Amino acid sequence: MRPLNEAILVIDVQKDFCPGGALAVEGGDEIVAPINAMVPEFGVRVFTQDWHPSDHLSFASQHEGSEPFSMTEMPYGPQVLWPDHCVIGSEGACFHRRLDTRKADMIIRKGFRREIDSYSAFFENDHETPTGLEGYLKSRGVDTLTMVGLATDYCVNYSAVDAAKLGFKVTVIESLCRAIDLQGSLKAAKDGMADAGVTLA
Ligand code: VGL
Ligand code: ZN
Repeated sequence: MRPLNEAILVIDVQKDFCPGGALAVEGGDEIVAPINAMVPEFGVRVFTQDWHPSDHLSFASQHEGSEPFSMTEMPYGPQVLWPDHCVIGSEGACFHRRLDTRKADMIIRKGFRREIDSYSAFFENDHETPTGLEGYLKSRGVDTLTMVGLATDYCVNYSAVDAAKLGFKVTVIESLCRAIDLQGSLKAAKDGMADAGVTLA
């Protein structure tokens, strides 16, 4: 068992990010069994869930004439337009059916405001609206995080970089993550995480 200053953060292991889902990440389901095996080693366990209203502005369907995976400009900066995914209450927003969520102490949902996306488990994409996770972890005495999940280059990356900026010691277990890899986004993410002081294991 790891000491109680260490937490595992299991990011967005949801049906829509697994093969057959609306925003499928290649091999997304391969990480489920090894994550289930790793979670019980930790005394503090947090899972996240991408959780969007059906008219969320990160969806290409909300922008007349826009294709999924194109870019748009939001008040907070550039934003990828995604296929509709992880719609609140939908089957696709559920955790992968073999992910053992009984082991989660805390499940945090993000991306529920129509006007703003949230890749990071700590701040929405404006980089200032907090999700509350920092306070949760700090009030439990956590200063060290291990991150696994989907997708390496989006939600894992943003969560890891934000956590490092907040002063947590962060390790991302690459073999327990899978990437979307849009136009070099995986390489950019790995460089960004390394620059932020995140350990890629
Ligand atoms: C994610 C794109 C859109 C992720 C979430 O979990 O990495 N990516 N929403
Ligand atoms: Zn999303």
